Amino acid sequence: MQRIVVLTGAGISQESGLQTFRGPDGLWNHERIEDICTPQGFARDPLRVDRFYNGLRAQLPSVHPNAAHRALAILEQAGRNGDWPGHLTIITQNIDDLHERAGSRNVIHMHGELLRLRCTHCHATPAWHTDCTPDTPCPDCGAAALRPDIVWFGEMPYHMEAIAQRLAACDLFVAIGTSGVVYPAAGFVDSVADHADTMLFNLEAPSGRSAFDQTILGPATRTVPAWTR
Ligand code: BJW
Repeated sequence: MQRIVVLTGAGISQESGLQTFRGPDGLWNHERIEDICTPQGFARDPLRVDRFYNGLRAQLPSVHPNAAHRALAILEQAGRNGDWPGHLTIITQNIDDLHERAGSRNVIHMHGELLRLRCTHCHATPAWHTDCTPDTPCPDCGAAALRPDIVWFGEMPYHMEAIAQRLAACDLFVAIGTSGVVYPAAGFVDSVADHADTMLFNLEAPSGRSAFDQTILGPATRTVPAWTR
């Protein structure tokens, strides 16, 4: 049985209409990372940070999974119903829900989810589809202590134990639409190099020597379905 781990980044959702982080049209051309994407930024100005994520959350109903999301969901399903002798896990850095909406079930959100909040008082992570402000009460404990359920710089990504297990057991590691600059995700390719083949699907080649055995350049909606077919 083949065990594939797919790491996805913002590039896989770009053709669905969501902005990537870096690059000419990136989300961070308009915001300073340290104002939005750190616990310190949130402590300084929670309203500003809530507004940023409210804006991203509000976009979700009008965007839809694309052919790359769907191709991964179909491959996972083929493993489940025995048409393909394999098992696929998606580790996503993305905070959107497009993999789930495409039909994927084995999805690990290592950087959190836009459609959840986290209560810093009782630690509940309620599902959330509307706006949030610093005085919104937690539906579980009532405290006004909700924050976006997003992993910011300096915080520990989620599910690291499960991720380490999947990486150790995989024989093919595939990264799709990620710039490979944010750790620990950027280090996954090195951690599997002694036991797995590695492939990168990206719009542009990595700068410097690639850590991947194979790099396939092009838009994910074209390259990913061509690979899974
Ligand atoms: C397409 C395409 C198409 C476009 N088709 N492709 C110094 C050295 C090393 C590490 C550190 C350091 N100083 C600090 C650190 C650690 C830090 C880090 O890595 N910093 C670096 C920036 C230097 N990391 C952390 O703090 C993390 N925590 C941590 O390390 O804890 C300790 C620990 C260590 C070891 C084990 C366990 C724990 C936390 C990182 C949290 C990241 N959070 C964010 C924000 C969340 C959401 C939000 O605010 O909106 O997550 S940052 C942001 O970057 C987001 C993304 O998930 C992440 C990665 O970005 P991604 O997905 O790669 O997007 P882009 O835009 O960068 O790239 C898109 C790519 O797609 C491009 O290449 C395009 O070409 C391509 N593309 N269209 C195919 N159609």
